[in-house]
Amino acid sequence: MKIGIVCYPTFGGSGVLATELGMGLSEKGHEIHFITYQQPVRLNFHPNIYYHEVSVPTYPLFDFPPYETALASMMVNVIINKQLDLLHVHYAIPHASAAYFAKQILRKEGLDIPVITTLHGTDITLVGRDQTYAPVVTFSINESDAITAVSQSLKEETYKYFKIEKDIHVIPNFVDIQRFQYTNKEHFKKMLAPSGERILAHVSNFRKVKRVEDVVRIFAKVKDTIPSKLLMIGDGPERQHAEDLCRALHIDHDTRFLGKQENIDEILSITDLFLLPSETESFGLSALEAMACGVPVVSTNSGGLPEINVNGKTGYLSNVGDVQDMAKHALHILGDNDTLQQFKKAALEQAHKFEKKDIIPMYEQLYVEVLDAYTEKKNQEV
Ligand code: GMT
Repeated sequence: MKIGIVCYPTFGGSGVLATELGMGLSEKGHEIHFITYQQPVRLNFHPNIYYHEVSVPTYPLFDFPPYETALASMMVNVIINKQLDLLHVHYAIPHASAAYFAKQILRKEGLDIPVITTLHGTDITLVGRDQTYAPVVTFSINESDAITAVSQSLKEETYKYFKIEKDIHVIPNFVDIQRFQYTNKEHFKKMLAPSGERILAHVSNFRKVKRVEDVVRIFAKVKDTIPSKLLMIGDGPERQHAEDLCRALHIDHDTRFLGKQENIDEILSITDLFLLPSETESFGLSALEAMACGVPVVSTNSGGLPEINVNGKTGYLSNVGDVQDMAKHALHILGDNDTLQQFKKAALEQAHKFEKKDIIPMYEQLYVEVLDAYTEKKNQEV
């Protein structure tokens, strides 16, 4: 199949998932066309992969350059020139509405291709629900030929907050276990934790919804009892605040802010516990990647997190903001080596339920169903 993939190219989970999906599909022989404003961070070269950059020319009149218009135009051009079979957009805003717009333009040219929209998280739970966007989000989701959500929880939230008239398919996120697996990095661990301290880590884009302040406060409590170090990976609006808090709590010497990192698997290989105290989290791809490296997770019970993190087995789930409870759970997991090994083993086993090789065929199956329905519709029209 010739598939167009539209996503955010940055370090965020929706872009990472879309990129991994595109690469996985290309390895299976599909021709993949990424349409984004920047080369996706995890995109590797493959003969079946093409990248089409959306540029938005500036003009003195534009305080807000019209990205959605440029994106829809690029979709039209790529679909026509590369004869795509379908378009798969990740994160509804503004990708689903741009796809609808492109579809209408193509219809005038006598071309009709299906659009699949994958809902990832805040496009539903936070940003999409805002009245600024909600009417367009509702309309464009309903106009998609197929809709997928990355967790059962996100599916339910979508029906709760929007008037959706169609079926939503749950296709969970996946992990490439060839890439995300434990590798011995003891030399690296010794550099960061020279006295054998436990290592805790957090990976995110440091937005408010991630509650990075809670990460710091949980760590401060853990460190009071168990010698440990904290690795903060990623960057975003809350980073400065988190760094300031570390200084105020006098834990800055035991905390390293590493910024955006490409080889997260190497950092996860030296990590003993992953912290994800998010306000909302539709899935928690970063937690799944940690688990694939054998790292247990202490997280909140919000959104789709209970679908991947099994309470008392692969880690623990607490109410949002309950720093005390999360610290207690972290101390339990890290308290002795046997307990830690048990949790590590269970985390790894759980990650295997979300393997790339099992999930990508679910998308392929959906593509086939959507294309078959299209062919049937066309045949009926003739
Ligand atoms: O929705 C977002 O916040 C953006 C998105 C991203 O690009 O980082 O994250 C969401 O999609 C990921 C991939 O499906 C999920 O693993 C994250 O849980 C989800 N984030 C939230 O729900 C906050």
